Amino acid sequence: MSYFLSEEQILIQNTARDFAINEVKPVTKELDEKHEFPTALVNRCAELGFLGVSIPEKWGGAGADCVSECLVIEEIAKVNGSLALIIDAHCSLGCMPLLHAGNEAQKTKYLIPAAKGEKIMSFGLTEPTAGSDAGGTKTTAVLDGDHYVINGSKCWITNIGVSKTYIITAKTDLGMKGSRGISAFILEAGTPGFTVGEPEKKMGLNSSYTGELFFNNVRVPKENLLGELNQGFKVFMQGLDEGRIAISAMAVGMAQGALDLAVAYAKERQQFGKPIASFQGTSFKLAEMQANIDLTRTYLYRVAKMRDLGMKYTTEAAILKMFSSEMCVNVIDKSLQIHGGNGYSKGFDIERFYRDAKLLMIGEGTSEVCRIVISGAVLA
Ligand code: COS
Repeated sequence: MSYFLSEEQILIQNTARDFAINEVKPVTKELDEKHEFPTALVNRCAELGFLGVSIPEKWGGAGADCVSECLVIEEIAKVNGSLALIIDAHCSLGCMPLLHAGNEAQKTKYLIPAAKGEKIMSFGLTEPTAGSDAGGTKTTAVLDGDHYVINGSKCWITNIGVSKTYIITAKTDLGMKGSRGISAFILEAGTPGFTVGEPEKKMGLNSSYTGELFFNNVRVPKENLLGELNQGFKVFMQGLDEGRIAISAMAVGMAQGALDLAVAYAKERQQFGKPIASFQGTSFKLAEMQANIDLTRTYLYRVAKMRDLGMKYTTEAAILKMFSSEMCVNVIDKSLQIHGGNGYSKGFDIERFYRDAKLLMIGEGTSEVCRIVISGAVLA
């Protein structure tokens, strides 16, 4: 398949592919079984420039484009969903709000070490009562002299514990309703009153840590307000648009990984005296999987290109996220079906893909939230 990639993009893709096959794949099963954060692999991602792939060189990144970031996430997701999610949360949700809304001093202090991979980042929006209702935040930030005092909590935050920098939202004007009166802040790990919970026990993506943040009179210097006061909602929404591209790259990569597993299995597995690939019940499934992946990947690069060209792409990002995550879950389901009883056992990689994929329809805007955004545009 040709996707009209540039020489630079193909070079980045090949580097990511070699890393994924030679270094990530061999340790993935063990990391998943032990629920272990892949520290050594994340450090290698930093060395390879993957943790700031689409951040300008001036700010410590590799200076490549959003399509290149998708290529990196895709290649890694083909073999390890957890590592792909760690990179997605750091690069798109963590770094991008800093790139777009940060001032020179904030970028120098926080974005450069993040893009170099020296400091992992997290993004904290979701709260016990504010997930899909992104404007429902109950966490507050009150100005007291040169500091904001933050109280509240967050949940389902990716990269907890390992992150050194957190971008979080808090209500700064209680008189303003809904999405108004919310601001974004940069919060450093280790700030007094800021504690991190234990990683949640999840269905899948075991090597990626997700959990709660607690703020008890956390004093954040005034200069750590990110973007304009009371305008944090837009900073977050823009970050989520970026995140929806990155998580869709993960969906395309995981779907491709599942197809590759199904093809290999179908050629090897013999029933009725011949490989199951020779039965149309199998080969037609493989054809549908290939067609769905190819069309989604084409749309993924289109939306990434729109972002690179500075176009507005909120609706397209929602279409992409909704379609790619559901496509991925369907493709993985078909792959497991082709694997039969073996696919249902822990011994085969497709079992892990099946557990990992469901999150894609939930995180960074559920399938239902994406439909709200898309239908809003259709009916406007
Ligand atoms: N980029 C920039 N600005 C945006 C935006 C975007 N993608 N989306 C909305 N805005 C702006 C709007 O333009 C509007 O600005 P004004 O007040 O100046 O008119 C403001 O934000 C409020 O927009 P809207 O009225 O659409 O907000 P709602 O609260 O109605 O949004 C949905 C509803 C459900 C679409 C929104 O809350 C959402 O996307 N929720 C999902 C959040 C999510 O993904 N959570 C998971 C986090 S896990 S990382």
